[in-house]
Amino acid sequence: MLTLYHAPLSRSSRIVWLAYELGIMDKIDIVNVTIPRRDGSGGPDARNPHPEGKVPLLVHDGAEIWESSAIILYLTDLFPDAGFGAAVGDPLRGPYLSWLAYYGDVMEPVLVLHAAEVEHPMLVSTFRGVGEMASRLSTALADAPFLLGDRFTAADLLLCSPFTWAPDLMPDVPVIRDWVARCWAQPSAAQATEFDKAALGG
Ligand SMILES: N[C@@H](CCC(=O)N[C@@H](CS)C(=O)NCC(=O)O)C(=O)O
Repeated sequence: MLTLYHAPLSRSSRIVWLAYELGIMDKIDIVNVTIPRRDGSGGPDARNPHPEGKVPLLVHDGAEIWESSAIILYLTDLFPDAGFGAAVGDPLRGPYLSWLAYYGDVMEPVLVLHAAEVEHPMLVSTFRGVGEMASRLSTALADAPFLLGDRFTAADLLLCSPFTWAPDLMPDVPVIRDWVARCWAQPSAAQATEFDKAALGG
């Protein structure tokens, strides 16, 4: 049994988006929980078993999987027939894993530190910065519509997600803007948005 602890319009919305793309909405129980919101609304939810009260959290037959990139890898491996990841043996497996890890290990810290206007030489030597991140994405997208080539994959879904929530964080680079628009134009993105709207009461 698969259970996703989800808060509408949060980082867990991308797991709902993934579930639509994988065609598994009928196989996953989505529990809407509250989280503290920046506007002061919401708050921790006793129903959420995440040790820090965060979302997303996936529970599969009693095993907890946390962190978006781990959940995405777990689900694309669990449902390989959807062809939305890259399975072991696929030559794209290496780039696929690398982009998922790059998101959590580099991209999100770089974007959060940039938004918080925090600067330090140690941060640059560890993560680099927004310019390098934009350059990595632009290079990958220079000759292909998506990060792994011609097909939209879960790597695109994860890496484009911060720019869909916070467009002001999007580098002003046409190849990146066009890629985000292509990802967001997938029917599954609209389905996930509708799901969240309904969860919020329409
Ligand atoms: N690195 C985690 C971040 C998860 C996270 O921070 N989620 C936020 C929602 S966008 C949250 O649950 N916040 C609740 C809290 O801080 O208590 C991931 O990508 O899954």
